[in-house]
Amino acid sequence: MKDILTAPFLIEMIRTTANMYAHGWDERNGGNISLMLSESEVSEYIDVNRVLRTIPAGFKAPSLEGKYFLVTGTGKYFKNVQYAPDVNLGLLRLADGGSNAQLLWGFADGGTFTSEFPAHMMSHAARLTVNPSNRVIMHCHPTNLLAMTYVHSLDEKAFTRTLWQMCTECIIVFPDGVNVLEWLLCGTNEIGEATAEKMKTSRLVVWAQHGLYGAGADLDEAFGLIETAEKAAEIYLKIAHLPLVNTITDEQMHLLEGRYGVKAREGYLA
Ligand code: 2HA
Ligand code: ZN
Repeated sequence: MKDILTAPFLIEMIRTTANMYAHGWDERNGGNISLMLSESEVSEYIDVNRVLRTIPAGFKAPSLEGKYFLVTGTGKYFKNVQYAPDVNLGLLRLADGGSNAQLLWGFADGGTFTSEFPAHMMSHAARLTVNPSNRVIMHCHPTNLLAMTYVHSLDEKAFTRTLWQMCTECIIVFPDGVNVLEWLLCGTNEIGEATAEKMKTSRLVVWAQHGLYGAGADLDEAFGLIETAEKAAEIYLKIAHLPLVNTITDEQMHLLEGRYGVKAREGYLA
């Protein structure tokens, strides 16, 4: 059996958490990530028949039964993942109709999965129905997007259009736009269900006055998506208080659609 610390998925998870911390998106224990893995990937490094602990998930996710996830731990700091991956991360498999998590590696201090586990698992289930290649759900507290939820309308079309207008790349990177949830109590099944519902129509879901959820086929894609939206929000905050002289018009957005083969969310462009 190979050393799990040499596994590409573990190395990438460590690099991603460190990078997100460095971006200031994951202060203290803020943020959480789940990465879906295949049994063949995992079984090169661990004995998949050796269950260390069974942890009740607190919900049911039947479509995820038997699936493997590398997840960040509750109360753990992204900045520390690189120094003690086996304490700050856990590798688990959902069992019993997706109602239990079987810990196979990690959480070595007796810890458990992120408090946002319901939102992650429900979002994976939702994304897989619209994109079978989705493997990552990523939550963080990007400064500018979070700030924007205090001063901008939370209407999804208006929020999306503002972000698209802030950098030319935006409509290419997230033509499906961003969905927005008004403030809800975090860590609950309710916010999990609401997030998953929003994930069916967009890979980005803003949690007002809290942060952001992103989804992607891999860690790079989810990170890049969040990075692009966060950049747009940063531009917005730099200009929002100034007289607007120029913008990207809907006509120009249509040119981008044609050139880059993307289709903007139905009804979002004139
Ligand atoms: O884990 O970000 O939403 C800390 C959080 C909860
Ligand atoms: Zn959070």
